[in-house]
Amino acid sequence: MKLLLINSPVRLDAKPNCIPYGLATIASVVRNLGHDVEIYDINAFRHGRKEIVSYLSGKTWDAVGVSGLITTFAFQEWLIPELKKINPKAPVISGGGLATSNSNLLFKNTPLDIAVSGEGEETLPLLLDATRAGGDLKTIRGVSYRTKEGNVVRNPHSQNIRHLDPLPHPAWDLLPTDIYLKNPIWGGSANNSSGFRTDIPVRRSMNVISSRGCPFSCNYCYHLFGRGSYRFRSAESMVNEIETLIKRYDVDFIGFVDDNMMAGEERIYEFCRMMIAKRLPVAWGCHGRVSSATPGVLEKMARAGCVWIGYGIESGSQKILDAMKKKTTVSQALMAITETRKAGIFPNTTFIFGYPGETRDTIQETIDFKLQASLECGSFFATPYPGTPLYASVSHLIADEESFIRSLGDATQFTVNLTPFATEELFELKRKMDANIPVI
Ligand code: B12
Repeated sequence: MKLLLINSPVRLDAKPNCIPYGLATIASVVRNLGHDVEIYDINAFRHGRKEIVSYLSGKTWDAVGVSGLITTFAFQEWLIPELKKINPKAPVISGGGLATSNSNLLFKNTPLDIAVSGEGEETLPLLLDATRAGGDLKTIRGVSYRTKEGNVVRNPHSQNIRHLDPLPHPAWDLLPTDIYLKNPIWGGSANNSSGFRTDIPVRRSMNVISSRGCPFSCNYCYHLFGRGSYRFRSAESMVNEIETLIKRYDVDFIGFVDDNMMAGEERIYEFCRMMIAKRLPVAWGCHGRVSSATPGVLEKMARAGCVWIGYGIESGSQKILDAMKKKTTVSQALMAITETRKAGIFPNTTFIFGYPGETRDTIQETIDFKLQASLECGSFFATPYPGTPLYASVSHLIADEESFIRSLGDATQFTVNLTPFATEELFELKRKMDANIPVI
């Protein structure tokens, strides 16, 4: 079958720097099965609506798959009817974050045919076979679909893929890879005032995923593959992908965009051992967790080329960390930052502001923490993403889910006030916290 896969745009104010790893992996899988696959990467091209329609009007396809995070709701609401106008007979399938957490809204507001929730590598081939054979989707787990009568049927969830190593590499050749290679994933442009270098020189960078899911269950985090679904690739498989990227694309920086690449200490040690032995000419960064950041592992990571670790510190108040079910302590966070710097790695830190329970005292505790750790970073507004325990606990504050989802963008934008502060006061307190100005 001729399959067109579409990557929806996100973060239009920044350069595209992260390939749609999941979409490109399912593209590889279905191509290996003999389908004719094209990816239209709107996120990379930054095409506007007119360009999109004119591009699509010149194409043919038997089925089309759209991928997008929850923040692409408004875009998919526009795109799906356009796809149907251009090619009314071909089924439109949506997958990824939005289809997993809120397919109901897509079915309600668009002529969407099928939504895939969770992982697509096993579901999509089954769907394409069923579509080719006339369309009996009853037995395919992980899909919801619209019947001829117009009802939406929801099949049971699919099972997560157990072993990630046998999955093929993403179909980099179907993406405008040059656009991504030249936009570094991480690495700022200046030294910050505390003297730690953030200007990691990067010539050609690429993102890699070495695990799926996360062994923890923070209340604000959306688990696309279900809670407790943590699986990881072997060190060999990770190194093999890096070697391929060096050979094929001459990359000198790898960004591991896993939720928490440092989970599983044994694997990290093995990965570092292999990277050191092979002396691969790349630097790398990852998202980590303060509770995994021991001096031993950090020293090994630095020797293996790690220059950047992103820690979600979230708060300097233990009360707030506990409310988030973060399962970390303030002293672990301080220790992680100190030890990461000692190892010669840049610790990038992020904070959440305005979580339920936030008071002037907890804000001041965060400011004190930032000062103690010599941090000058800003913070994100606490944002309840549908499907998270946080969303369930504050849903009474959200009058209309649909317009709330339409309003979601980067969490630098305010969506809903989860605290007793008046909204103007909340903005003022955030400004002060971001600038480390006392609030008590
Ligand atoms: C890299 C990343 C990004 C990148 C780019 C994402 C992209 N276009 O691929 C950037 C940095 C831009 C980004 C931004 C944001 N992100 Co983000 N991001 C991730 C991250 C860390 C990895 C994505 C990834 O590669 N996953 C691995 C692959 C294998 O999974 P996948 O992409 O989901 O694809 C699989 C399935 O979803 C499915 N699938 C996907 N597409 C399709 C299409 C079809 C047709 C089918 C059948 C199946 C299918 O099959 C794939 C393979 O199994 C995830 C967390 C995570 N670990 O998944 C968060 C995550 C996706 N992000 C999330 C969020 C909330 C955001 C932000 C809103 C955060 C913020 N506060 O600013 C912003 C969006 C900002 C904006 N303005 O829109 C949430 C999404 C929640 C949701 N319901 O959509 C996640 C899950 C994080 C979390 N735990 O909360 N993100």
